[in-house]
Parts: sequence; structure tokens; C-alpha cells
Amino acid sequence: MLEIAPDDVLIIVDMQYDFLPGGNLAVAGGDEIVPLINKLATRFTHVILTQDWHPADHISFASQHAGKAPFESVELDYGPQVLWPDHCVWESHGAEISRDLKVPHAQMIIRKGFNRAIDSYSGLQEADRETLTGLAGYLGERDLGRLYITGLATDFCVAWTAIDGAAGGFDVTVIEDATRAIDADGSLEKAWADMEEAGVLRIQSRDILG
Ligand code: VGL
Ligand code: ZN
Repeated sequence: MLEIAPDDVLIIVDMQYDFLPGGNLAVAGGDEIVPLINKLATRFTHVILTQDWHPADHISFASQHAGKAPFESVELDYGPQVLWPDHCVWESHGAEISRDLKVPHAQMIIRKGFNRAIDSYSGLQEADRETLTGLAGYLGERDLGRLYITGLATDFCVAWTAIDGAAGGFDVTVIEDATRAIDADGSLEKAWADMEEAGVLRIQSRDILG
């Protein structure tokens, strides 16, 4: 059993209606992890939420690229970008965090992907690998160390947040059964390999809850 320390942080990634069944970029089984995340959250003093938050003309939307369909890729200034259905458009219902998530003690919601020309899977650093969200600064200033990551999607926003956290010197653990994946083109397997290489630990919720 893993002991959760008073300064450990639970990060809940992108539990928004567009990533849940019925949403514009629904992740299969995304709703199944809500009760588990709620239970895990009771064990943590510090909870942080991330929220994918795009303008209606965001560059990651296939609708912004003539002749392109969702899940195809394009080359942008900062490198390859997977194109998505329009999702998490700010002020839309799909961008709202699920009301079934019961984490009243969450201390911070960090929005990402609000720059039209830069996507941001990671809660720490945008896809240009230069623009910071400020989350690392927040954690550092508050002296918070070990990060436990849950939410959607395992192979995109969870993985990138985990890898950037590890690269930033944080001790990062992903709680696998409290995530669900998009898994397009082997992306889930690759994400786990990348996370392992970055030193991210992989546990199950029973390791914390018993
Ligand atoms: C995500 C694709 C596009 C995610 C966000 O939350 O994993 N995936 N935007
Ligand atoms: Zn997005």
C-alpha cells in the first residue's frame, strides 16, 4: 500500500463533457472512472484540475484545415499535430468539467490550449515546448512535490502532463485504472513506453485505496 503524504497532489486531467460518452471527442469508458477519481480525491489534501479550453477556431481542430479529417495529422510550426473534432470550445457545455466529479476541495483549475495557434496536451507546457502554463511555478512556490495523475486521455493529456512533470523534476505516478485512452494508431502503447522512459511510475487505484 502506498502512503499518501500531506503534500502529495492529485491531478485530475480534462474530465470534461466532450471527453465523456456523448461528447464531441468521447473517450470510451471515460465515465467509468468518475467514481474512482472521487474516491481517490478524498485521500488527497491537494487536488488540481486541468481543463482543455479552446477558442472556436483552434488550430488543433480538423475544421480549420481544408480537406483534413479528424485524426489525420498536419505539420505546424512546432511540429506534427493530430487534428481533432471541435472539442472543449470555451463557454460550450462540452468544455465544462463533469458535475459528477465531486472534488469541492480542488484548489486550482488550470486551463490549457487557449492560444489559438498552439495546442497543449500537457498541463505544464504547451505543444511548442516553450510556452509554460505556470503550473510548475505554482507547485514549486507551494512546495508541492509528488504528483498522482488521473483522468483523460491516458495517451494524450495524461501522458504529456506526466512526462513534462517528470522532466521538470517532479516525482510522477499515473494511476492507470483511473484513466481511459483514445488509443488511435497504437498511441496508448507508445504513451506508456514514453512515460516509462521518462521515469513515470504506473500504479493501480488499489495500491492507494487497498
Ligand atoms: C485531449 C486531444 C485533444 C486530452 C485534449 O484531453 O487527452 N486529447 N485535446
Ligand atoms: Zn484539446
